Amino acid sequence: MTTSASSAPAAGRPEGPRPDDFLDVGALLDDEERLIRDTVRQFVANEVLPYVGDWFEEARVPRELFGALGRLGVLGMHLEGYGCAGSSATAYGLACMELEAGDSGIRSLVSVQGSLAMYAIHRWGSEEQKQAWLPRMAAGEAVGCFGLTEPDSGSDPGSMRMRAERDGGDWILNGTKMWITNGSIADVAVVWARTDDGVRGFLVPKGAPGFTAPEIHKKLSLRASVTSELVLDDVRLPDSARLPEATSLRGPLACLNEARYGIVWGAAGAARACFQSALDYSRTRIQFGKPIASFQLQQAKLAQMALEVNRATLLALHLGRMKDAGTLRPEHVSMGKLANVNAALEVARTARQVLGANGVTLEYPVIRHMNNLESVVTYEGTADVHALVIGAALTGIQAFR
Ligand code: TGC
Ligand code: FAD
Repeated sequence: MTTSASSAPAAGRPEGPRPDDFLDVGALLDDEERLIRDTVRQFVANEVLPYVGDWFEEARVPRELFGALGRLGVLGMHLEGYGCAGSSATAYGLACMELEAGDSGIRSLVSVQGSLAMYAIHRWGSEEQKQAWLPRMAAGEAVGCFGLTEPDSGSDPGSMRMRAERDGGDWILNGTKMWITNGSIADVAVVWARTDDGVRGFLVPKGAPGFTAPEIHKKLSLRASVTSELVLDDVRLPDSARLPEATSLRGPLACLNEARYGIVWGAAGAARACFQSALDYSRTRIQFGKPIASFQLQQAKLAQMALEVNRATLLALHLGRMKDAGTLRPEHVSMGKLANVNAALEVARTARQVLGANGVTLEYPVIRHMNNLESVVTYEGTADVHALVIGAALTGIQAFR
C-alpha cells in the first residue's frame, strides 16, 4: 500500500524486515484493523499528501476535507450510535497514526471533532443534544470545536475565567478562549465555563449574538489547521445548551484522555513519515561518490530513527489493547503522549539533518512534521504536565502547585 521506496525490503535482502514495519507490528493486528489502517493510509496518499505542503504554506485547510473524512468514517469512529462506527480504540488509533503520517493538522482536525467535541456531547450531553449534533458531525456536515484554554489559563484549566451566570432560565456567558482548533469554522463550540456550582460545559452555536471566533494568524506550526480565539460577550443561552452530565473540571479533563490517546498513535505516524523520507533520501543522495546511506554516521541515524518509530508504534498498540480491555488509566495515556511525542520530535530533527538543505523546504515532509510537533508537544498537556502526572502516580505526591 505504501508507495514509498522504503516500504520495499532493502536491496539484496528480499527476505529481511520491511523498513516501514521493521518489527512486523502489522502481524499483531487482526484483518479488520489492517483494513482500516490500509484504507486510511490510501486516503492520506490520495487526498492529503499531494496537497498538504501547499495547505501548510498557505495556512489553510479546505472545508471539504470534513465531508471527505466523514465519508471515510473516521469522525467519532470510536463512539457508539448516532451515525458513528463504534470501532475499537485500537482501530481508531491506527486511523490517527495514518492521518498524522500525512500531517498533524489533519489528525488534529479529527481529534478535535471526534475525541473532544463529539466525545463531550456523547459522554456529557442530553439525548436532544446528541440527536441534534452527533450524526451531522460524524458525517462532517457540522464542525465542532472544544474551548478549554484561555489567554491566562493553559496548563492550569482550573484557573479559567470564562464565566456563566444564571439569568432566569437562561445563562449569560462572558470570557475568551484561546488557541482553539477549528474555532472559526465550527458550527458548534463546546465551551467550558465557571459557574457558582463549579465548571460546566455549554454548546454555543455559530452565530449566537455576542459570539465571535477570530482566527489566529502567523503560526509557524500546524499551519494546515485553523486555530482561533472564542470571544463571548454577554452570550445568552437556554439551559438546554448546558451539557447536563458534566458537573466539574472532570468534564473537560475526561475528554482530554480521548484526544491524548489518539496523539500517542499519531506521533508514531509522524515519526514514521519522517524516517521514511530520510531513508529514501539517503539511498539516492550521492556525496563523495556514494549514496549517503552508505556512510556509517548516516546508518547510525537511520537505525536510531527506526528504533524510535518501532518502539513508539509498539507502545501505542499496547495502550490501544489496554484501552480496548478497559484497563487504560489517564496516567498510562500521559506516559504514551510524553514518550511518543518526544520520540517523534527527535526523529523529525534527525531526519531533517539527513536531508541537508532539502530538509528545510516544503518539497519534503520533514520540516512540516518537525514544526507541527512543536504544537503537538504543547497541546493536550505539555511534556512537563505529563511528566508531573506520571510523577504523581509514581510518588503519590502532586507537584503541580
Ligand atoms: P485535579 O484536581 O487533578 O482534577 C480535577 C478533577 O478532574 C479529574 N481528573 C481527570 N478526570 C479524567 N481524566 C483525567 N485525565 C483527569 N485529571 C483529573 C479529577 O479526578 C478531579 O475530579 P473530581 O470529580 O474530584 O472533581 O485538577 P488540577 O486542577 O490539579 O489539574 C490537573 C492537571 C494539571 C493534570 C490538568 O488540569 C491538566 O491536564 N492540564 C493540562 C491542560 C490541557 O491538557 N489542556 C488541553 C486543552 S485541549 C487541547 O489542547 C486540544 S489540542 C488539539 C488536538 O487535540 O489535536
Ligand atoms: P502554559 O500553561 O503557560 O505553560 C508554559 C510553560 O510552563 C510550558 O513549558 C509548561 O510545561 C510550563 N508549566 C506550566 N505549569 C507548570 C508546572 N506546574 N510545572 C512545571 N512547568 C509548568 N486548547 C483548547 O482548549 N482547545 C484546542 O482546540 C486547542 N488547540 C490548540 C492548537 C494549537 C496549535 C496550540 C498550540 C494549542 C492549542 N490549545 C488548545 C491550547 C493548548 O492546550 C495549550 O497551549 C496547552 O495546554 C499549554 O498551555 P499554555 O500554552 O497556556 O502554556
